[in-house]
Amino acid sequence: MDETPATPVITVGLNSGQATFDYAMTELTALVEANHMTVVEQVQQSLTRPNPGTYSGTGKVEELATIAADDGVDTIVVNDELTPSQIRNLEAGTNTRIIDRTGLILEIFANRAQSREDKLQVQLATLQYQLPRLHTSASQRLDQQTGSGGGGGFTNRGAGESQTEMSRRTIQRSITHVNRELKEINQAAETQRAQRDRNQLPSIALVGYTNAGKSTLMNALVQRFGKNEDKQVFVKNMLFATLDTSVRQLVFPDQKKLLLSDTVGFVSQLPTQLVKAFRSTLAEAANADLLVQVVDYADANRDAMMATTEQTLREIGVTDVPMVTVFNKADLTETPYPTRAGDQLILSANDDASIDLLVQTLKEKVFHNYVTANFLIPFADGDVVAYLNDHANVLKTDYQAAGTQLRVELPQADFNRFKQYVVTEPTSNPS
Ligand SMILES: Nc1nc2c(ncn2[C@@H]2O[C@H](COP(=O)(O)OP(=O)(O)OP(=O)(O)O)[C@@H](O)[C@H]2O)c(=O)[nH]1
Ligand SMILES: [Mg+2]
Repeated sequence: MDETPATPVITVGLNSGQATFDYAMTELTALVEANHMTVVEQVQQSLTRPNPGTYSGTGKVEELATIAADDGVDTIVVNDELTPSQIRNLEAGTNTRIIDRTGLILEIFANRAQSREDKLQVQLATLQYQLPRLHTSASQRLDQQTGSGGGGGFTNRGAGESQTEMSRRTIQRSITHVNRELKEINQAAETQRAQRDRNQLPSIALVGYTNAGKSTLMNALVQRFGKNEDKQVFVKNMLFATLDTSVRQLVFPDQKKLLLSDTVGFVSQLPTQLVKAFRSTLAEAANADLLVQVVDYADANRDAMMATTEQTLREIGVTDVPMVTVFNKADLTETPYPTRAGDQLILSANDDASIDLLVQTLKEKVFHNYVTANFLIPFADGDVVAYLNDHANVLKTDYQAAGTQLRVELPQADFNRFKQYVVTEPTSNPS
């Protein structure tokens, strides 16, 4: 646990009449807190468009300088992505370190990244963010912006050298290098995925806004239907608790199996560099047979969050995967739960009946290729009986003179394998 006190900051936003302004500012506070900083003052300015030179109007810049000096604050966080010169001018005008929204999100990711792949992905996104910001006199500022101070800091974990010495060419070389390393890791991940595809298990991906409860749902499902040795995934009431993708196998009492994945959450204005860098992490969603969009039903901004999630999914090229929407955290609202209307569920991840309803819905969606059939298996082929007992839903077993008679619900592919033992026609099973 980080025991150092949170860095005090001032947040600044321009209100140009957009409907989502208040929500964006509230979210900015949550992002600030996720970066181990705390908002001591929020400054808003009504302005139709940002000042091209300084973002805020000139008078406001002076006011910010005064507020910062009075509050003893040396960091200002801006609600939008700024141009390199806006950052430079604002820093000079306010005598503070300026972090824009994109820089803030990149810092959070840099602090969260654990695995080699996550670190490389964040590093790539950060280098790409820095490249156009590397103007001659800006390098010093850049060092301040992404390096020292605040809750973040790439200097130690980023490209490994002081940003001040980093020429454009060095950054470009680093980008090439990181890309190459990521490609190698991705190939390994591709191989794993291909392996799983060969297992032919249906796959379901949990997607949605950060903090919606994806990991909590994953854990609830794994606890009941996972393997004993499966680890619980990390859950915390903070933005971007999860960065990497975990995949777990679920086995239901009727022997039906599926793969469930949990991945990084989304937020509005997720930097495009990050979305691109995390494309391979998010590929699990692109390759899924079904998406489960998890929504924080208790959040007043849930519609905007859903719009952001759906837009981000389009950005990573996920357009035609069927989706079930789970309105989670219903326990924090007055709405009765669990309920289902078509492909929408209202539930709570902390409630057993909710998990039952979710499982029933998921099974209905992904196990349509099942058939029910009667087999008569000679005693000499006992291994087939053993296989079916392990891999299929055995509904009835009778021992007869000619062998073991089983009534079994099983995937079409297994049915085809054991066709020779069938004694009556299979009846199709829709669920
Ligand atoms: N009351 C209530 N809290 C919930 C429920 N589901 C999740 N939470 C809480 O919401 C917070 C976020 O949950 P996570 O499962 O970490 O959310 P996530 O979607 O994985 O978030 P990221 O990994 O940041 O994308 C945690 O504090 C959970 O305990 C629920 O149904 N009811
Ligand atoms: Mg999570």
